[in-house]
Amino acid sequence: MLERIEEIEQRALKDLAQAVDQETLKAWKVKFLGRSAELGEILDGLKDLSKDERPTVGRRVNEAKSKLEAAHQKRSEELRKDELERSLQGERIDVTLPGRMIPRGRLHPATQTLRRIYAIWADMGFQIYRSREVEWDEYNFELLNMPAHHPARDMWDTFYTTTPGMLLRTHTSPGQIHVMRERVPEPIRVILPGMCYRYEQVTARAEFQFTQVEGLAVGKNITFTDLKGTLAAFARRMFDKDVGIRFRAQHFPFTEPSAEMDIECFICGGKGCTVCKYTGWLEILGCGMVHPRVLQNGGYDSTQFSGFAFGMGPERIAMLRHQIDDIRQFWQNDLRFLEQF
Ligand code: FA5
Repeated sequence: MLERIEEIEQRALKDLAQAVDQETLKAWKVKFLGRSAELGEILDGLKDLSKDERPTVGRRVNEAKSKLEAAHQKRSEELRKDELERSLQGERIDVTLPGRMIPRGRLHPATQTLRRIYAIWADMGFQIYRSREVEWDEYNFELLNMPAHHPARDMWDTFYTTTPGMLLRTHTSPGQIHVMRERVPEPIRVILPGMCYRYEQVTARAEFQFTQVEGLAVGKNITFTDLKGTLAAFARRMFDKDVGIRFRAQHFPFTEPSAEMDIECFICGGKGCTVCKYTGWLEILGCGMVHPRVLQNGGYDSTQFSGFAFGMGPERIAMLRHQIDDIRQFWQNDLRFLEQF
């Protein structure tokens, strides 16, 4: 019997040395130290042994069990250490490595220009007023002195909706009527930024969707000189304090007199280049004194009040500032273009 115990002990120790993880260790424990293990069976069979043999065999079995338990404990610790070491090696992090750069987002060039425009006008006391993009024909044309069939409507190729009289605004000027009707008889100093839509041929200088910033000042004794001085101050802050500017006569049905403002081409310094089409000047906006009929449509007494208005295109201004030669770049979302700003 003692030899059998010895043999079990040796076999168990040999098996234990081969256990490679906690799973096999668990199975080993069940096999050699569990309830129905061989040593357990021997203990159960003690009662069948002779009185002389019983204590010796009993002591020997208990000794073997203790030995195996201690060996199991030791092996288990060894394996746990090995596993920890392996996982530390596998998941090793070099904390001295430089981190991965998170690419920084940036504002769209049109937004950057718009924000600069807002800041300059805000500094001059103009509030931002938002007006709707889907308009009635009445506001986009009629109240701006362009009745139905008026030939001046041809200046704006229009996207009409299926609802009669409803269209996508072709310019931000209808906002003038909304502000006037809301503020009458208070003086007004506002800018109205937003998207405009025109059913136009898309070219390097014209999109069918673009932004405009309208400006409107209404009060007593506002003159064309105020308009010129204010726009000149804006241009010098937007571009360069020494930039040359000029006003050219133009026609808009909702302003009288009307003009367009050009700035000296800062790419060639006025000498002539492809950007200014060899004129030395670049157009940036349309403007004029608010037509008396438009003032009346807005609720103001045109014998008491006067005002000036202007409308500029921020994409065109951004093109000049950054020497971008094609307006279509703005809405193509090509990161190679956008990341330059
Ligand atoms: C107007 O839209 C007038 N409402 C401006 C105005 C307002 C005049 C108040 C008088 C008083 P115009 O069509 O010229 O005018 O457009 C004004 C500006 O919008 C242009 O100078 C240009 O910068 C921009 N713009 C016009 N059409 C396009 C287009 N298709 N793509 C990009 N920008 C455009």
